[in-house]
This record gives sequence, structure tokens and C-alpha cells, in this order.
Amino acid sequence: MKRWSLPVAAPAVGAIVFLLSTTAIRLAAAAAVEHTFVVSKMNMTHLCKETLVSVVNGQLPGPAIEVTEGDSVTVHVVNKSPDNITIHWHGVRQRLNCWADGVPMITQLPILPNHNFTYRFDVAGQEGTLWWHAHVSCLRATLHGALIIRPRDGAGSYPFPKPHREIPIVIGEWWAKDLAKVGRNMSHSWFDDYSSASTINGKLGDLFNCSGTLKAKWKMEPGKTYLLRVINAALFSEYYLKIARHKFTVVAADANYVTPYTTDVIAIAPGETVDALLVADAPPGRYYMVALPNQAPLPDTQTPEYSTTGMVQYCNDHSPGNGAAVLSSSRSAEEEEEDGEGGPSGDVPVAPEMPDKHDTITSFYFHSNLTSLRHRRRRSQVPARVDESFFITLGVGSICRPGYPACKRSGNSESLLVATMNNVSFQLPAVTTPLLKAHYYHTNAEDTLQVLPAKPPRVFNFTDRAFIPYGPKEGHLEPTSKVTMARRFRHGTVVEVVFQSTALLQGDSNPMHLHGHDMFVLAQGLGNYDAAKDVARYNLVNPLVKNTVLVPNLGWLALRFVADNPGVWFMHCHYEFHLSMGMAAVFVVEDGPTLDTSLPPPPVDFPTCGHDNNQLQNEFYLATEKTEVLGINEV
Ligand SMILES: *[C@@H]1O[C@H](CO)[C@@H](O)[C@H](O)[C@H]1NC(C)=O
Ligand SMILES: *[C@@H]1O[C@H](CO)[C@@H](O)[C@H](O)[C@H]1NC(C)=O
Ligand SMILES: *[C@@H]1O[C@H](CO)[C@@H](O)[C@H](O)[C@H]1NC(C)=O
Ligand SMILES: *[C@@H]1O[C@H](CO)[C@@H](O)[C@H](O)[C@H]1NC(C)=O
Ligand SMILES: *[C@@H]1O[C@H](CO)[C@@H](O)[C@H](O)[C@H]1NC(C)=O
Ligand SMILES: *[C@@H]1O[C@H](CO)[C@@H](O)[C@H](O)[C@H]1NC(C)=O
Ligand SMILES: *[C@@H]1O[C@H](CO)[C@@H](O)[C@H](O)[C@H]1NC(C)=O
Ligand SMILES: *[C@@H]1O[C@H](CO)[C@@H](O)[C@H](O)[C@H]1NC(C)=O
Ligand SMILES: [Cu+2]
Repeated sequence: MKRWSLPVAAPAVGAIVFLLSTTAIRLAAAAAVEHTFVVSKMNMTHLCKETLVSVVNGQLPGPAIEVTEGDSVTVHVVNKSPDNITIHWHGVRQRLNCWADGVPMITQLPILPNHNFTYRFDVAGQEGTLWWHAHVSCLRATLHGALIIRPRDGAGSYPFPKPHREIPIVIGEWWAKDLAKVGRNMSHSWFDDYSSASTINGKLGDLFNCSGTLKAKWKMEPGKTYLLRVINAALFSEYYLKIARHKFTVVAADANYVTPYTTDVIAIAPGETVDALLVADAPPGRYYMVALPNQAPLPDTQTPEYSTTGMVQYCNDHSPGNGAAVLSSSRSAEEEEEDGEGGPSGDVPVAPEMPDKHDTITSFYFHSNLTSLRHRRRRSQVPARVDESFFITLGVGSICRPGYPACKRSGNSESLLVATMNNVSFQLPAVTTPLLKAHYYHTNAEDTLQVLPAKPPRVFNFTDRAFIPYGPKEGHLEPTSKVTMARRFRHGTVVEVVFQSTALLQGDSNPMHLHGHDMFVLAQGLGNYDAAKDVARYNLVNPLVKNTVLVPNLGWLALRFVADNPGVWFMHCHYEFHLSMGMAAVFVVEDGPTLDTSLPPPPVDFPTCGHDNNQLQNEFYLATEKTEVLGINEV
């Protein structure tokens, strides 16, 4: 495999102009938003079983952070849990602020038990719904919450009718298991752990036998318009969301406005967010909201996955106070009480007709139908020039367990399953200095990282389902390697990536998330990507702009992004099992020519992390001995 080689293309003027046009920050009237997140373990009882879970401030989901575009956010994390923690601000672009990105061993050391760490970041040039979550394996299943960004000029400046009220909808999973152990099992390729239920805003709904009476429930006034802020915080599944007899008008995705798109079903993969308007225009009554996880059909492994319900109920009570709480606390719209029988007239709630759980085309259509909204605050145009192109296959392979150099594969216990990009699987660096710090202090530590190949080493019929089951057909493609791989970009490089989901031992879709940058989604398709005909389909006019792109099952997706935010950024699949199996890489973006395009030094209090300054110094010296650090952990 190749070592680092510097990209040849220098940033062209166009890229810099693009950058300047995207960073206009209105400093006036920006507020400081401050939170303290106390992470601790709490017993919760669901499904007739008490389970100890990690939570922030005793809440599940955790507290919503509500800001106005341009605000500065400070979050003091107090780790009173027994686990190492970091918090990632998912989708926040963190311009010149990679230090606050919250990825253990990549941007910071984890926050040790009984230690504190303060995150500081600005939310600029983004409006809509994002979220935050622990970036520590499976712990994010319960350590997460919404991050809501409202326009600086008030609700009147939404590019859609001002909603009467907002409704946050966090879809998640309930695990009646120790998630730290589940995470350790996953990283050792043991997959016998599955979630026990799905949740909406932490509640299981009434499809489950125990503690099933508590469900997310909202009262709506007939004729009013509501803004749903939907987040998929689950580890495992994409979900279909429907509300009986109602339609959604999607207005934003990943905190970018979209051309209004009306549909009766929302498809949302882990890591994605969708903002949608809902008009209460059905006859008075009670209507089920259903979130149904989808999965690839046989011969893919079928895992237990559960639907969950919430409820929308019309109130005919036009008492004056009812509409007053517009846009203040988004939680206020939600009813917290136990679900009693009998609606306004004891009517039976109406349930929506859901897609089949094996229907993946509905998701493909949903995602393909979205385009970005061209409006007065339109941030940026898709760059026409491409400096570097990648074709990246996503799949599963195997490595030999230590002690079995010529291991048997195809499910034999001498080998371990890993997830790959271009036939390499990511290994978290076993270092004492996070990569970002090593990069900032030019320790040359990065020299020992392996290069993420720009194209797959072997071309085959990537989407032939005959590769899914173990057997002679997949056998010769299965061997792979595990390394810490990265790709370095000169500041301003326009990068084009075509992701190809393959049929190697699975047929999953892949929600690929890039930290620190939004991506333009140019096109997507089913089957194998074919440049000869697919480039012509690129949308260079109003492509969707996303931080998490869903690469369809046995299909592909083409995107572009501008590597204009200096730092060390994680890029990975947001299915937790794919991530812990190694479907990840690191993108290193170099400094630009000016102070305003260079990564500033780490904040003064960075990191506390349970290490005193002397120790940090020592780590720094260690990191300068380049062979010591970032060694390649080939298994
Ligand atoms: C959780 O419950 C177990 C068993 O009931 C108990 O031993 C433990 O102290 C509880 N932990 C917390 C944090 O409440
Ligand atoms: C927490 O992080 C520290 C320092 O990186 C490490 O030594 C320790 O093993 C970690 N603990 C757990 C439970 O992962
Ligand atoms: C962490 O923060 C809490 C709450 O602000 C404080 O009581 C505690 O002393 C801090 N701990 C450390 C190790 O700084
Ligand atoms: C993890 O793997 C071990 C060994 O296979 C198994 O006993 C355990 O049930 C798994 N799950 C958890 C949550 O520990
Ligand atoms: C609820 O209990 C019934 C009867 O014991 C059982 O048949 C059913 O599978 C259970 N449902 C769930 C979701 O666990
Ligand atoms: C949009 O969705 C409809 C089905 O709802 C589908 O027929 C159409 O092909 C989709 N458009 C694109 C561009 O995928
Ligand atoms: C790839 O495999 C699929 C599914 O078996 C098949 O339909 C298609 O014709 C194959 N393509 C090529 C180029 O062989
Ligand atoms: C991955 O590389 C290994 C080693 O070169 C090779 O045996 C295997 O066929 C490759 N698999 C794929 C999918 O390219
Ligand atoms: Cu994946």
C-alpha cells in the first residue's frame, strides 16, 4: 500500500472565492448559549426489566440545545459515568474549530470518569435541525439529543409558512443490555446483541407488552401547521415514519433547506435529520405515528427490529392559551401523561399503512426526490471543477485472528469479520496523542498512516447478490486488512467521491457521515455506477446538501465537497456495527495560506482529559519520535 503522497492540484481561485462566500457571519446580536451536561448512569425500567443506562442530566433523550444561527455554544461535560466519553456535535461545521469535534483519539482524548471537559463552538451559516451524541461506540444509543438552530431574523424568515408549533421527534432504540459491553463485543465482531425495542423521544409506545402505555403524544389544533424536527439516533436501522391520514412537506434535511417535497412517508437513516411541515387537516380524531425499521431482504442476515408508535390527537378546545407557546420550548407541545383510553369521543385511533420492512426502494425514491432550495440565503454553489476523484466501495471482508496467519474464513472462528472501504478496514490509532494534535504540532506522525486508496483494488460485479452468502463466490474477495488509513487534502481541494455499496457478505445501505463539511449530493442510483452514463445525471444546479449521505442498498451515490476546513476529520458509516467493524477513514485538511484559513492553536483548557500539562508535554515529545506513534496495527 502507498504511503502519503501529496496531491498535485493546488487550490484554484474559484475555491477560495467559494470559501469566502460561505463564511459571512453576522456577528451582531449573537448570543452565548451555555449548558452543563452531567453524564451518569441511571436505572430505567422498560419491558419489565431494570436496565442501567448512560444519560445526560438524567434525561432520555438528553437535553435539546436550542440556538439562533450565529450563536456561540458552550457545553461543560461532567463525566460522572464509569465510561470514557466524548460528545460530537453532529453536522455542526466547526469551521476552524476541529478541536471541538469530539472524536476520541482523532480530535481529543476521551473524558475519563470523574473528569470534565468544556466544548465551545459557534453555529454559523446553518439553520434547521442537527443533533449531538456521544462518539463512543454504542453509548450514543442513550447519550444524544437535538440541536435546533432557528433563523437569526425570527420564525418569519423561514422559507416556508411560519409553523404554529415545533415538534422534535427523536427516533431511537431501547437496549435492555449493557451498551458498553455491546460496543466491546461489536469491535470484536461478535454480533449476538440486538436492541429490544424502538423509541420515539425515548418512549416505547404501545406495541410492547411492558411499559408500553407511555408513548409520545401530541395535541394538535385543526388547521394549524406544525414543524416536525425528525432525528434518527438509532444504532442499527433506517426508519420509515408515517402518521395516519397525514402528509408531510419536507422543508430541510441536515440543517439545509430543501425544495418543499410532499410525501406521506419520511425515510431517515442513522445520522440524518429531516424537517417537515405537517398540516392538521384530517377529520378530528386520533392518529398513530409509526416508525418502522427497514432492513435488506434475504439472503442478508435478518435481525430482530421493532416498530414503535406515537400519537397525534386533535383537540377541539380553542382555549386562548393553547397557541401561545409558539417556538419557545419545543418540548412544551408534547404530552407527558400516561395514555388514557378514549380520545375526544372514545374513537379508535387510526393506524397508517406502512411499507414492507424489506422495501428499500421507498427510501431510494425519498432520498432521490430531494433537492436543495434556492433562496436568498443560499449558501453556496456546487463547484464545477474537480481536483481529486475517489471511487469507494463499501463492504465486508475478514482478517485472521492473531495466532492464525493462514486462517480459515467464511464464518470460521479463526477469522474476524470487518467492514471495509476499498478493501481496507479502519483501525482506531492506538496512540496517546490524538491525531489532530499530532497534525497541528507537525510531528510527522501522520507519515505512518496508510493512504486510503482512491479506487478499489479489484473490479468485479459489485452488486451481484451472489456475493452475499458465504461460499466459493465471495471467498476469494473476502481477505482484507486493518490499518489506520487517511487521506490528506490541500486546502480548498474540490473532492468528488462516488460511494458504491457492494454485495460483499451483506447488501446494506450505508449512511456515510463526514465531519466538518457538508457534501453536495450529485446523483444516486441502483446497481453498479457507470461513469459513462451516470455523470450525465449529475445535478449541478440544486443538489441536496448533507452531512450524512445515504448510499442505497446495492447502489451508489456521487457527491462533491470542498476540503476547506483545516483539521483532522472522521468520515464513517453511521450504522454503529459498520463503524465499529471499520467502515471509516480520516480526512486531513491542510491549512490555507492565511490566518483565516488555518487551524488556530488548541483552546487553552484543551484537553483536561485527566492528564496534567506535564503529561501532555511528554506525549508531545513522544509523538515527535515518529516511529513510536501511529504505528500500523496490521492484524
Ligand atoms: C440500579 O439498580 C441496581 C439493582 O436494583 C442497584 O444495585 C444499583 O445501585 C442501581 N444503580 C443506580 C445508579 O441507581
Ligand atoms: C479510557 O481512556 C483511557 C485513556 O485513553 C484508557 O487508558 C482506558 O483504558 C479507557 N477506559 C475504558 C474503560 O475504555
Ligand atoms: C467538574 O465540574 C463539576 C461541576 O461544575 C465540579 O463540581 C467538579 O469539581 C469538576 N471536576 C473536576 C475534576 O474539575
Ligand atoms: C457479549 O459477548 C459475550 C461473549 O460472546 C456474551 O456472553 C454477551 O452476552 C455479549 N453481550 C453483552 C451485552 O455482554
Ligand atoms: C406480548 O406478549 C404476548 C403474550 O405473552 C406475546 O405473544 C407477544 O409476542 C408479546 N409481544 C411482544 C412485542 O413482546
Ligand atoms: C420520486 O418518487 C417517486 C415515487 O414516490 C418515484 O416514482 C420517482 O422516480 C422519484 N424520483 C426520483 C428522481 O427518484
Ligand atoms: C451483475 O450482477 C447482477 C445480479 O446478479 C446481474 O443482473 C448483472 O447482469 C451483472 N452485471 C454484469 C455486468 O455482469
Ligand atoms: C482485498 O485484498 C486481498 C489481498 O490482496 C485480496 O485477496 C482480496 O481479493 C481483495 N478483496 C477485494 C474485495 O478487493
Ligand atoms: Cu455502512
